[in-house]
Amino acid sequence: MALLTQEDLENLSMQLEENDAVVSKVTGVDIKGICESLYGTKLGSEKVGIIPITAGNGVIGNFASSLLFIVEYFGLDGFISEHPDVTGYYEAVSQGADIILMADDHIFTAHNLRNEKIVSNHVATGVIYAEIASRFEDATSKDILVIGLGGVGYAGAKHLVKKGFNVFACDPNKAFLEKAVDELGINPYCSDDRKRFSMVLEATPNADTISEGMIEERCLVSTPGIPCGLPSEVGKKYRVDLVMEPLVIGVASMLYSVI
Ligand code: 2YC
Ligand code: MG
Repeated sequence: MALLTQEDLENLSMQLEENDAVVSKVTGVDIKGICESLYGTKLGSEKVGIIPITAGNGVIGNFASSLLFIVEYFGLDGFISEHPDVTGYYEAVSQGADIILMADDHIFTAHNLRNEKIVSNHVATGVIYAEIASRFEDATSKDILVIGLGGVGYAGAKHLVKKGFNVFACDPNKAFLEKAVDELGINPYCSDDRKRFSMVLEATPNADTISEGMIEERCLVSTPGIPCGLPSEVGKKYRVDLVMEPLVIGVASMLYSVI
């Protein structure tokens, strides 16, 4: 489980602005538009309780304040509970939160207390980054590459199969790859295949997982992965559009999916 650091969350609003512009350019809709069409929902005036959790590695410096920024950016009414953990949960529910946001080191969840909907960040992030990759307007076919089949990549691959894309995927963990082939019917891909893609979902916690033999001249790489899987020299050599942002896009997907 790759944990965010305080540094990852610096200048979140600038990262959001830059990525919203790229998403709009390559798909024709902004992040809000992607979420609305993905879930068929519109955010209202839901009250969101954010609860710091001290379990495991403990509280991440500006994680709760980053969540508050995101909640307010999308027009919802948010607050951070005064205390962490169970006390904070009790406070948030007592103060009328409709949606609870909280994360330990394994699961980051959004839970809507009114309609019982609940989602993990892994699934919501995999789905939205897959959706963004799949909407690349300059795509040359329905072939799409998914690198990494952990919690995020598997959810993304499942979403793409459901949408009718030809999903090719790889993961160094043979068990993860076999599970995805058996359960999703994806095509196993290895980098010595000569196949190139114009749409890539990169969902690994490693750098430089994308080599130039994998991508076409025009290509969209969509990745929540930290560090970035696209080597900068490859990004420069090819006309690659990159959608990569540490938290906002994933949280937007969580919120829209539980409304
Ligand atoms: O500040 C807090 O409440 C901490 N308990 C938050 C820990 C988040 C750990 N998870 C992660 O860093 C990543 C995030 C991108 C979301 C999922 N995993
Ligand atoms: Mg994100």
